[in-house]
Amino acid sequence: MISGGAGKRSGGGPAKCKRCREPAKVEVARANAAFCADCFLHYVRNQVTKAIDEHSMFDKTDRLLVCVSGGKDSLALWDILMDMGYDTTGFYIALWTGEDYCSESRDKCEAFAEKRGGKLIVHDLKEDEGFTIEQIAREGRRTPCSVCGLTKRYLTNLAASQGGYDVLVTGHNLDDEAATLMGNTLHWQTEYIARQMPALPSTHAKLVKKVKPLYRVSERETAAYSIIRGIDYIVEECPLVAGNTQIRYKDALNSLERLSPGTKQQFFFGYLDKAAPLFAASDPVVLRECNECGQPTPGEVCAYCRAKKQLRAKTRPAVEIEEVAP
Ligand code: Q46
Ligand code: ZN
Repeated sequence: MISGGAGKRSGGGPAKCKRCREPAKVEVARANAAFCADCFLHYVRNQVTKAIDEHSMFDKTDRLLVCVSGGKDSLALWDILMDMGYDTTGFYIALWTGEDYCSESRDKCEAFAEKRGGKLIVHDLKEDEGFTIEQIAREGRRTPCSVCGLTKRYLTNLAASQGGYDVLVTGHNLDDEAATLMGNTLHWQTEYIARQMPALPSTHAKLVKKVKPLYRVSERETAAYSIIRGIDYIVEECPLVAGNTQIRYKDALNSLERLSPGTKQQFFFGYLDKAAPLFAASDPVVLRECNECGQPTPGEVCAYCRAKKQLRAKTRPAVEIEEVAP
């Protein structure tokens, strides 16, 4: 039995699929359910459909740019959206967080795209931007994850905007969203909490709508989905993940989830139902165009242009990286 979530199953004897009563293969403790392989795929697709519908994410007329990393979440999501008949293009950024890791993750994306007949766009940080995340980590002048996050947000929006895509789609799952919410709440970063919605509308002509259709699906569930579907994804984590503060929030939430299955969904879904409307009342950030690159930013020069200038100058950090565009 593949565990789609920690916890004990109630009742004795071999588990039966909740939907068809055949022998179960995947346990989903947070839903107090187990499914056979086919019904588990149906369950995951249902969760994605629910997310798309509840947040009016997109429809069949929209062109979607799907961010893929070679990991289980983004490839599973691309697989699901293709199966559902959406107009998708994959977008992979070679971040160079590690030589081998980068080659392997790119290979996984390219192999998946070829197998499924999907179109994949590759943006290479080393060739196209003139720096790598590994180099930033080595030089120790900035936190690699903060530059990496900023770079991904900037380049994915730029690609979607310049390519005329209607929606930018990311593979953030329930674990990601619960961990981010926990971090933002512990530090009472109210602006970030307000923006942690599964669908963020475009608030500027060059800022593309951004959505997270996997927010109802846990990390274990995307892993189980990928295994059942035969998706070949990169299992290793990014070599620089130790510097990612989200990991400790994920560990804490996993401990709670083990003791009380459903904790993550209660926390995040509860935020969406009860707290998000309160945060949404705060004034939206007004965006203008960056003086240097023309991309949307709340200030005169965007955080990405400032970060690149700083990297080129090879000086100690003088500016803080800020979140410019959700
Ligand atoms: S890829 Fe980038 Fe993550 Fe690696 S450097 Fe950090 S942020 S851990 S999702
Ligand atoms: Zn700029």
